[in-house]
Amino acid sequence: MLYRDMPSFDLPDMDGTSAIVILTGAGISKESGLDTFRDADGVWSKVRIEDVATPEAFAANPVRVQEFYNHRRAGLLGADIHPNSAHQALAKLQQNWPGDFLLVTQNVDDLHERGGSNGLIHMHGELLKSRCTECHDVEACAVDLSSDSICANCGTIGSLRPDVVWFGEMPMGMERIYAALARCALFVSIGTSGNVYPAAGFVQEARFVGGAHTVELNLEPSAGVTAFEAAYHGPATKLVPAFVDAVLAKV
Ligand code: BJW
Repeated sequence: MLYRDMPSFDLPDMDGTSAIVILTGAGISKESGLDTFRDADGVWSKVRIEDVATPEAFAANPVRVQEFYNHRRAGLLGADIHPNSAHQALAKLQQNWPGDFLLVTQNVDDLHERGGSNGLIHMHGELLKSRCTECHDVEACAVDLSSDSICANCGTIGSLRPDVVWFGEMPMGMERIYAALARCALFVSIGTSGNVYPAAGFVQEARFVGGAHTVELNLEPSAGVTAFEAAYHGPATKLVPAFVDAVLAKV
């Protein structure tokens, strides 16, 4: 369904005891001023994945990789970046839904937290955290990282990296995510192109293991749109608040 006037959402038989899992991607933060990855003006149109988002890239050229993330961290902390009505609607859903609720984001930004969500899983890590490659200590980080940065825990110089998940690395929180997918009644994927695994496979897990009703909310049909039972296409700031109101009407 294409967004023109607000669609009426086709929801399954569910009540306040039903479990919900929401997956978000870069599209939910686009209207907050953060770039997506694979759109025409996205991050991967400006830099190559192989140069900045693999462990091999970091080993070969740590300065370049740190500069890439320093730039994005500073952008995220810019005075003009705020959560939008889609982030806020998901916080409202979490606060008002009586049943189990899990928000999983692929995003490394903190706009869900700033929008009022808590307890979410950042499966691809967080830009505002650093990780020590020596002692694995994770700390809040709002400053540039470099080969001079010192780990606050073990004192090693030059061992800090952004606490993000690069290609070839294991995403975070997978055990908890698959447990939630296996028993959810509603799975909603928001603002993701469905190109990156394992996140792109969650819809199959929720639908065929959990028996969930599966919904896509995205600007355009994603790579995996045919796996969903329902799909609504339009900007997240319009679709998500309306969808959340429709779900909360089930309570
Ligand atoms: C709007 C909008 C608006 C715009 N409103 N919508 C071959 C087959 C299958 C898998 C593999 C394979 N070869 C390798 C793999 C594995 C690999 C992978 O998936 N590769 C694919 C490219 C093929 N995956 C991995 O390596 C992952 N690890 C892994 O698999 O470990 C092993 C494992 C095995 C079994 C179980 C578990 C694990 C790790 C992936 C790490 C991804 N990292 C990144 C970078 C993070 C740090 C950083 O930010 O720099 O994560 S890449 C990048 O892509 C980022 C994102 O989280 C991720 C997903 O992107 P997303 O969010 O979907 O963004 P876009 O831009 O693609 O889409 C945005 C969408 O929004 C678009 O559709 C727009 O239309 C829409 N939109 N405006 C609503 N206003």
